[in-house]
Amino acid sequence: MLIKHADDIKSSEITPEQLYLNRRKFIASASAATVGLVASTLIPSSFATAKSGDDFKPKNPSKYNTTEDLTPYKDVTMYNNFYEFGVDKEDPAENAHTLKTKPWTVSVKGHVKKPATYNLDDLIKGLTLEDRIYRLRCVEAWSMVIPWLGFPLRDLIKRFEPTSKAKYVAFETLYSPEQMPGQSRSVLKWPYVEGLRLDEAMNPLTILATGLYGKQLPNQNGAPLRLIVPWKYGFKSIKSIVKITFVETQPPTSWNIHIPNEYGFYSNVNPEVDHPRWSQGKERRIGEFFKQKTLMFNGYTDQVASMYSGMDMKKNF
Ligand SMILES: Nc1nc2c(c(=O)[nH]1)N[C@H]1C(S)=C(S)[C@@H](COP(=O)(O)O)O[C@H]1N2
Ligand SMILES: [Mo]
Repeated sequence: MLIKHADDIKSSEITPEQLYLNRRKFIASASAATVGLVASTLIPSSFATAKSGDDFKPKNPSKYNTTEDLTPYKDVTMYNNFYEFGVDKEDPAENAHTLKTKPWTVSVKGHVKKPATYNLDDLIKGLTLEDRIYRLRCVEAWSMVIPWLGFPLRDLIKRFEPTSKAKYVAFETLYSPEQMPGQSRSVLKWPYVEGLRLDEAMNPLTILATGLYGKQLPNQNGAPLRLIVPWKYGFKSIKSIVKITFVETQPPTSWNIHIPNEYGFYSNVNPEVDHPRWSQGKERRIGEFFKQKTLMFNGYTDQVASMYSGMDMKKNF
C-alpha cells in the first residue's frame, strides 16, 4: 500500500472511457450473477474501452449517491490494492484469476443468536441489491468514485441477531495460499483482517458489495463479497470475506498490526490528521490531473460524524 502513489501514474496513461451499454441489462445480469453466482465472465470489450460512466450516474444526489464523475471502469479494476495477489497496483488484475469464488461460504460466529456457516447464495437471499455511488479513498491520497452494487451490512447483521455483548464486528479474508499466491510472502500477517464498531457496521451507508458498474465484482476488487465503508480509508474495505465475528473488544486490523503508528483502528478520513509520512489534506482523483481538497469523513459528515462525538480524532486515527 505504500509502494506507489497516484502521482506515479502519468496522465497519458489515463484514458477516459465511455460506457454506452444498457444499464438495466447490466444490473439484471449482475443480480442474476450474484444470486446464482455464475462463473465470472470476461468484461465485454465495449465495456473496457468505453468512456465516462454517465449511464450509471444518478439524476439526483442522495445520501447514498454522489453525482461526481465516476472513475472509469478500467481504473477501478486495474489499479488495486489486494496484497494477496501482489503489492503493486497492477498485480491484482493480473493475478486474481486464481481465486475461486464459487462455491463460497461465510461463517458467522461470536456473540450472535444465529451463528452458522452459510453458503453465500443462501446468506444473501432476499436482500435487496442496491446501486450506491460512493467515493473510496486510500490513505495514499488517491480516490475513486465507484458505482457499487451491494446491500446494507445492517440488513445482514439483523438476521444474525447479535447479543448485547456484541460491540464490534471482525471480518476475515480467505486464507488460501494456493489461490492467493501473495499469502506465501510475509508482506502482511495472513489472513487479512478488519473490524468495525457495531454502530459503524450498522450505519446505513455501510454496505457489503457484490458488484460494481452493475456487474459482478471482479476478483481483484474483492469478489465475491467485500466491505465498503465510504467515510473511511480504503483499507477498511476488506475483500473476499469468509468470516464475520461479533466480539466484545476491539478486533485487530491488518494495517494496524503491520504499521501501528501509521494506521489506527478508526481510519476515518480526516484531512487535519497527517499520515506520518505525508499530508492528508489533498487527494488525487484517479483519472484527474489536479489534486482536490480532501473532505472530512470523505464528505459524509452529516451521516456519520455523530458516531464519533466526544472522541479525540487525532488519538483515534
Ligand atoms: N483482503 C484484502 N483486502 C483489502 C486489501 C488487501 O490487501 N487485502 N487492501 C485494502 C486497501 S489498502 C485498499 S485502498 C482497498 C482497495 O480497494 P480497490 O482495489 O477495490 O480499489 O482494498 C482494501 N482491502
Ligand atoms: Mo489503501
